[in-house]
Amino acid sequence: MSHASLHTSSSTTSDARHPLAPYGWDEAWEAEFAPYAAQGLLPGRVVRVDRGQCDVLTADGVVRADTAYVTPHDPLRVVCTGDWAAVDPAGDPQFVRAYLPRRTAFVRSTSSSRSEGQILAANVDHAIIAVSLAVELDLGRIERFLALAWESGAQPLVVLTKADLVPDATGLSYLVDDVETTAPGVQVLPVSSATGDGVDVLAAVVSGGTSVLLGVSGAGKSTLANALLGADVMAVQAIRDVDGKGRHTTTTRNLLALPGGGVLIDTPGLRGVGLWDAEAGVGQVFSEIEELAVQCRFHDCAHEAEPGCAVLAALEEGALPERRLESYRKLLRENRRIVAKTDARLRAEIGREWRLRSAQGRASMEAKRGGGGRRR
Ligand SMILES: Nc1nc2c(ncn2[C@@H]2O[C@H](COP(=O)(O)OP(=O)(O)O)[C@@H](O)[C@H]2O)c(=O)[nH]1
Ligand SMILES: [Mg+2]
Ligand SMILES: [Zn+2]
Repeated sequence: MSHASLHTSSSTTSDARHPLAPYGWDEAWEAEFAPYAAQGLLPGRVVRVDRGQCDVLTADGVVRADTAYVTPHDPLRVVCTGDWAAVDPAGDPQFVRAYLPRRTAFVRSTSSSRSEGQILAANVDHAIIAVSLAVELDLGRIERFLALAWESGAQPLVVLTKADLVPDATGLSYLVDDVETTAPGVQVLPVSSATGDGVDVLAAVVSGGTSVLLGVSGAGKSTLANALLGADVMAVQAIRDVDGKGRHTTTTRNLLALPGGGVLIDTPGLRGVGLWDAEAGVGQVFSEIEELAVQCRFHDCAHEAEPGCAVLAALEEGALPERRLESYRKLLRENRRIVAKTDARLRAEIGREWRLRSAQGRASMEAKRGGGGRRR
């Protein structure tokens, strides 16, 4: 067990504050934790999980704890970074006994062979989608990130990075407009880690709650994280390239308290764009299309060629960009493929469980018939 002090933070905290408050602990968590506290268990936030063990940040420091009690068969119920854990302080090793119900969760459906989903991060409030202005905007990709952000329950925020590389203010405002149309209900913020422009605004947004940085490699996530942290905690790409071993500090510190308040989670799995089951999220990204759809004559309108289709009418009028409708269809199609695969897997799983249960049932019947008072 290692004890890293939690009291080295540069922010001044009042004596009345719980030592875990900088890591997101609040009254609601405390209330939910009460039954565990009554059992003598300690609260802590899971910093990272690997091979049967996890690092949990408790009021006493970082505890290495065994996850045997919180690694059920269902991969979505496995303890993960961001969870609030109940740690049993007695015993060597210490065990995570349970974790509190998640407020939000990032779930990814994994590669085609295993499509049951994987939990990547829990209890995230802000999903910061980093999009580089150094390359041409890929609106479809932004929409995809938005879908998985909404799906998680976190509030998305699009950060347009490297704003210093856009030569004129008018050009920048056009880019911001484009992304805003693509992201209804989402704040779009141009920033530059190089000049510091916009970083203070972002710091203020993330100061309340837990944030994750999403975006493709090279988007400027690590640079931005360092700007927010006020320290070179994350390895920036160029350094990593020099290093040549793909080493990055982010693998050891997945959850960090920000000096201006708030928590930043950075886990490797969250960075790329995988395939996600995010039907509700897709709906939120394209909320203007879903609002139009309400006005279609047929409630099950597919917006293909139906009469009285409000979506096609908006397309005709130029109120709805064609790209937007195509992207919506594409993401829905993709999502349905994933769901179909997941369902097949689920069906197989349930089938197995039933066979197992009826086999057990038969066995116990036979045991009873045989007398002996044996159970199962
Ligand atoms: N000009 C400029 N370059 C930046 C900015 N932020 C990041 N970069 C550069 O973009 C590259 C990728 O950044 P990095 O933070 O490693 O991206 P990540 O892969 O998303 O973590 C690096 O060469 C950074 O120096 C910025 O605000 N302005
Ligand atoms: Mg990086
Ligand atoms: Zn329609």
